[in-house]
Amino acid sequence: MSVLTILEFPDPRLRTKAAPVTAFDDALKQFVADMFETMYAANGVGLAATQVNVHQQVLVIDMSEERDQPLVLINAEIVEKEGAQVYQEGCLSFPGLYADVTRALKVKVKAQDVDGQPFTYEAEGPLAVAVQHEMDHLAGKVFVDYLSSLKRSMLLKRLEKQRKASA
Ligand code: GNR
Ligand code: NI
Repeated sequence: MSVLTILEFPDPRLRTKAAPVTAFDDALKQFVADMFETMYAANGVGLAATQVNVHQQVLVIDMSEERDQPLVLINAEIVEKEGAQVYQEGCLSFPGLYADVTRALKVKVKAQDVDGQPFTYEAEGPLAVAVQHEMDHLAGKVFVDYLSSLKRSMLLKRLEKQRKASA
């Protein structure tokens, strides 16, 4: 097992679109274990393969306080969305930046597990936020893309300042 390096904005590799997973082998299982280790080490609630520079459709989530409810979605597709919610999001690729984003309240996804077994999964509330946030990463999208350009440039300037101050 190993903790992987998380890419940070504005790394252009965060814009890469992930390809579907086709090999459900030991290397995939090892990679998923490394993603969980990386997510837990960073105190994140989710992580997309894109963030560790692997451009395959793999995402992991654990929203539990006890960090004991791992969820892995491979080749996930949203098949139904319902409602709307505003949630203050953060992202491991934007350390220290938080902003309100509007997303669907409920999502139903079709995905595969690490063995390639298909299943459907329904999420609501904060869990649905995490699923949509991670699926966006796999499509090369990040949460600041949803902000107005004024708000985005203000927050990114602040992030740049923080970075310089801590460098
Ligand atoms: O750790 C994370 N917290 C979080 C909080 C609100 C909305 C989304 C997230 S996901 C984020 C981890 C991350 O960057 N995943 O891509
Ligand atoms: Ni993120």
